Amino acid sequence: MADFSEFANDIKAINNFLENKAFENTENSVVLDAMNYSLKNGGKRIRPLLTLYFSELFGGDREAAIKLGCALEMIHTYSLIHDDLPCMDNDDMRRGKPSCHIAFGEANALLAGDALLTEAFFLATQSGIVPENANLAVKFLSEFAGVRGMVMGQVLDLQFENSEPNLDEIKKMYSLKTCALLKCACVLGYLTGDKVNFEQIDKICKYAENLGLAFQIKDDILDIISDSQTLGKPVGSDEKNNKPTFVRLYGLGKSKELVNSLTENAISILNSFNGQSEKIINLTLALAERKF
Ligand code: GRG
Repeated sequence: MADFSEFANDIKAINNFLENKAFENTENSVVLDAMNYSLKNGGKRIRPLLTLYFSELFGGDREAAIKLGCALEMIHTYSLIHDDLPCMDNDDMRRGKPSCHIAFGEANALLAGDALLTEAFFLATQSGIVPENANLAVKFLSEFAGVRGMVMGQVLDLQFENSEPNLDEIKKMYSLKTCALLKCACVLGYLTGDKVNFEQIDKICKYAENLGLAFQIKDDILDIISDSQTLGKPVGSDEKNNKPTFVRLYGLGKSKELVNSLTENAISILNSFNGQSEKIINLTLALAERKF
């Protein structure tokens, strides 16, 4: 069975960067404390791992991949802080501890999210990759995270509360709110190499779309079958907020089958790349089998 121990050294390198290099030359403040609280010591670091492994697959620069992956982890962390706010999902626990707004108050949590988002773009300018690719990296970060991507996914998520969207509508919401950042993670890794081919980028996005749908359906399953200590966040949150999910539409059994078939699709796309994709295959499998 695939597990996360294989990725421990890379997670350590990512955490090391965040611990020692994030928010350099910023002034101490309660908002900086809130940013550090939410970003450091928590999270599976899936997005920066994908950036790192796609960089390896395409012969990219490791240091640049760590910087770009950590920039994306800042954006992901901002989305979690805002998602937990009372005006969104109103969850009081995240990454095994009180949510940012519980620990620092709503106003500071809001600002910590805003500052993480903007700091991500600052860090992305420091990657050292060739200017053409650096430009593309900023373009993809804003497209996938903003109103063309994750933010629009959250708009649909809120819109669909207490309603009965059909399968295609739920798929669109998952694709935007979850797959978009995963696509960004993989594409950023690719951009640390020296060549850019847009057909290759499309193929990378197809992999991440399958991975992301499997990841989100698994997240929905865990929200029902797991416990808050294992997950580090409340369970039953989807039901509490009357969220439409694949599991509500299909039930647990069929949803588990879907996770497996999407994971198989993702792996078959990986197998069509030239080069070493073993770590990405193992990460894809570990995510489908994860308990948290
Ligand atoms: C508020 C603008 C705004 C956006 C929020 C993506 C999102 C939109 C909110 C996050 C909540 C959520 C359920 C997102 C779907 C993606 C997902 C399952 C996130 C959890 O990611 P993990 O499991 O978390 O990688 P860790 O804590 O391990 O990093």
